[in-house]
Amino acid sequence: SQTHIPIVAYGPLSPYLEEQLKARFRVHEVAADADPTALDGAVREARALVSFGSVGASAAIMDALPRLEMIGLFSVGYDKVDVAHARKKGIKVSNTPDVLTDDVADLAVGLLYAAVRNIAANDRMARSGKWALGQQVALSGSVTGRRIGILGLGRIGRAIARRLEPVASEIIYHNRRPVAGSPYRYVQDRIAFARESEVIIVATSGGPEAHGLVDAAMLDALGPQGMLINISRGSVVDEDALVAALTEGRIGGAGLDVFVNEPQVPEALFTMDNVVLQPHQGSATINTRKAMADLVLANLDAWAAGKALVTPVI
Ligand code: 8YV
Repeated sequence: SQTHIPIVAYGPLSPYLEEQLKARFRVHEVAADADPTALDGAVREARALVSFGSVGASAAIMDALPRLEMIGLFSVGYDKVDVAHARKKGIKVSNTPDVLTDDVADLAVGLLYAAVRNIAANDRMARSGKWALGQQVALSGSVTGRRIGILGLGRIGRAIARRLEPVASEIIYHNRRPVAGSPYRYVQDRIAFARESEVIIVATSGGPEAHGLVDAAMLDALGPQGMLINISRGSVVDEDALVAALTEGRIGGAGLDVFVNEPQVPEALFTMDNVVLQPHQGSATINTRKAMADLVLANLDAWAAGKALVTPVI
């Protein structure tokens, strides 16, 4: 039994994960917005920290926990973890890849259909009673036959591409480097990639390297009929440039699950019928959230037993 090991649940975490952590460790619950320099003595004994995507682990929380050895992350994205600082301090980090790939890819495809076919706007129209009063449906573009550009051909990008193979006229991708053995056409220049894409689906990982990658120039290259779908991180897109491009009709529409300053969504988007908004729900299915929690636990169990992590970041 490991129940003596003190850990921090940086939360709120899901009830299932909290309960399972409590069955294994001595859990100190710390609110994600708590001041790291004001933690009390017992909490500072923690040897592991469990956190989630939008909070991660800053250098400040690592420094506030002098005995910290392990960070178990309830997300595949680790852009909010100061990995360089963790590495310097010899702190291990795990994430939750693979188990969420299918659900996130499904949401990307759903957002594509919703944005192109006006599903959310037409739902509002039908509900409002305007349809019954004779309002005509606004004609939309088609999904089938589009050239689809995947930005970031990793696990999730590939799962999205596989789903869209039957309907796309072509699937192209932009990545830091070509993916060996990929059946899709690589476009090395990101502006040329955007010019050729009729839809861009953002599936790259977040973090400093991808920060603001989708900028005004890329959006203009995507063009007035083009659609932007983002299930990755808000920070990959210059959000001000996106709002401006949508406001001025320089791109056709967007389907967004992620935002720069979540849960804040730019208010200008609220009135746009060509934009579909989701509250960062890509991985939020019953099965996937359970699988993510179980993978966090498997990583913590491995660490506590002195074994190699199951899904290490470092
Ligand atoms: C969130 C995610 O972390 O896995 C990721 O990278 O963005 C999501 O799974 C989720 O909101 C859990 O908090």
